[in-house]
Amino acid sequence: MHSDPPPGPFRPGFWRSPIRGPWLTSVFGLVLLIGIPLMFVTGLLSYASYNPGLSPLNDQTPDKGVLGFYLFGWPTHPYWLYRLLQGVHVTLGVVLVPVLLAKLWSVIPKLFAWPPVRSVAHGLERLSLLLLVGGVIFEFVTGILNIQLYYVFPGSFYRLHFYGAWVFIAAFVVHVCLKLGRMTRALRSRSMTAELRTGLSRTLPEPPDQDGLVAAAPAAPTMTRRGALGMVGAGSLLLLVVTAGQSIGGRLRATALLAPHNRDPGSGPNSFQINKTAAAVGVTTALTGPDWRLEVRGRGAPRIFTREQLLAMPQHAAALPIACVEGWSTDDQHWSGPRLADLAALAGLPDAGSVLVQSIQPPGPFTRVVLRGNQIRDPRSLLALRVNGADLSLDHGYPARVIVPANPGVNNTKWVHRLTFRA
Ligand SMILES: Nc1nc2c(c(=O)[nH]1)N[C@H]1C(S)=C(S)[C@@H](COP(=O)(O)O)O[C@H]1N2
Ligand SMILES: [Mo]
Repeated sequence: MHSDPPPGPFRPGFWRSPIRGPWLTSVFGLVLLIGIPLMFVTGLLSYASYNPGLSPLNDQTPDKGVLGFYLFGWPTHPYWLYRLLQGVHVTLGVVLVPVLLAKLWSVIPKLFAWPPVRSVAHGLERLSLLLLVGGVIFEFVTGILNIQLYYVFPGSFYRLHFYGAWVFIAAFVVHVCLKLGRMTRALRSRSMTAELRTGLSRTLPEPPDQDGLVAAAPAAPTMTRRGALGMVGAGSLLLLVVTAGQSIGGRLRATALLAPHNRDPGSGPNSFQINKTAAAVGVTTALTGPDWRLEVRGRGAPRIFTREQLLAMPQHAAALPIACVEGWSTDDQHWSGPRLADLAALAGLPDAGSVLVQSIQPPGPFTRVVLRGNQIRDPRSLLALRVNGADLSLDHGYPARVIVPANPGVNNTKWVHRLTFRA
C-alpha cells in the first residue's frame, strides 16, 4: 500500500539546504571515523586504570563479563600516563561536539524518511541507526555532564558510560562497514582544495544521491561548503582553546574557561585544584586532629602510628600530578612522606600484592580503594604527609594521603586512616 508522506519534514521538499549531500557528510564522517575510535580506546584504557579487575571494591561494572577481557594491571610508568590519557579523552570529546552536531545535521532528512520502514532490511538498518545515534548522544551527554560535575543519572556514571560505549561502538562498527565504500566514493567526488576556493555564487548542490541527502528542491545557497566547514572547525578550535588548559596546566590553565574546577586555586604550597573539600564530605578537624592515627595491617598484629611517628620515618619525595577523570589535572606537585613499600615492609609484607586504602571520611564511594602490588612497589608511591615543602592542607588530605604515579585522581585517597596490605 502506498501513502503520501505526512506534511512537514516528511516531504522531500522540506529540506532545502543546497550544501547538504554525501560529500559534506563524508568530510564530517571522516573526522569522526578517526576521533570516535580514539575516544573508545582512551575510554577503555581509562577504565582499566581503576584496576577494576583487582578487587570488587574498585569494580563499578561487576556484570561486565567478557567486556572486561582487556583489563590489565595498570602501570606506574610513565607517571603522567593517566593525565595524558584522560586529558585526551575529555578534550577530544569536547572538541568533537561541533563535528558530531554538523554530521547529525547533514543527515537529518533521513530521520524523516517515508515510509518509515520499507522492508525488513530497511527496518534493521534504521534500528542500527537508532542505536548509533542514540548511543553517540548518550555517550556525549553523560560524559559532558560528568565533566561538568552534574550527576543526574541513576547509578554510577562509570557503569552508564562503559556499557553505553559498547552498545555505541557495536552500532558504529556496523555503520562504518555499511558506509565506508560510499564515504570514500563521496570524498573522491569533489576536491577539498577546490571546495575551499568556491565562493557563494558557484556553490551548487551535489548530484542526487541514493540516500536522499541532497535536497530535492534546493534553495539558493546562503553559505558555502567552505563556510560550513570553517564554522565547525572554528567551533572545535574554540572549544579546544577553552578546555585543553585544564589538562595541560602551567600558564594555559587560566584559559580553561569551560573547566568547572578552581581555575585559580590561590597561592602558597597547597594552591592547586581541590576536588572535594573536607567540609563538603564531612571531614572535620575533630577527625584529623591530634587523636588521628594511621593503622597499618598486614601480617601479625595491626600497627598504629601517630603523624609524628610517620614523619620520623625515612621521608621520600616525588613530583606527581593529580589527574581527575573529569579531565583536569594539576601540574606536578612535590609530595613527601613514607613510601608505601616501606609501610608494606613494616606490615610484614614487603611483597604485598595489594593494599586496601581506607579514608577517615564518613562512608561513601571514595572511602575505600585497592591498589596493586606494582603500585605499592614504585618508589614514588607515597603516603604523602607534606606537599611543596608544607604540611598537606586539610582539603588536600591532611593528615596523610596516598599519591601514586599514573594513578587516576580518585584512587589517590585523602584523609587516609587505615592501610591493609595483603599477600
Ligand atoms: N577520601 C577521599 N579521597 C579522595 C576524594 C574524596 O572525595 N575523598 N576525591 C578523589 C578525587 S576524585 C580526586 S580527583 C583527588 C583530588 O585530590 P585533590 O583534591 O587533592 O586535588 O582526590 C581523590 N581522593
Ligand atoms: Mo577525581
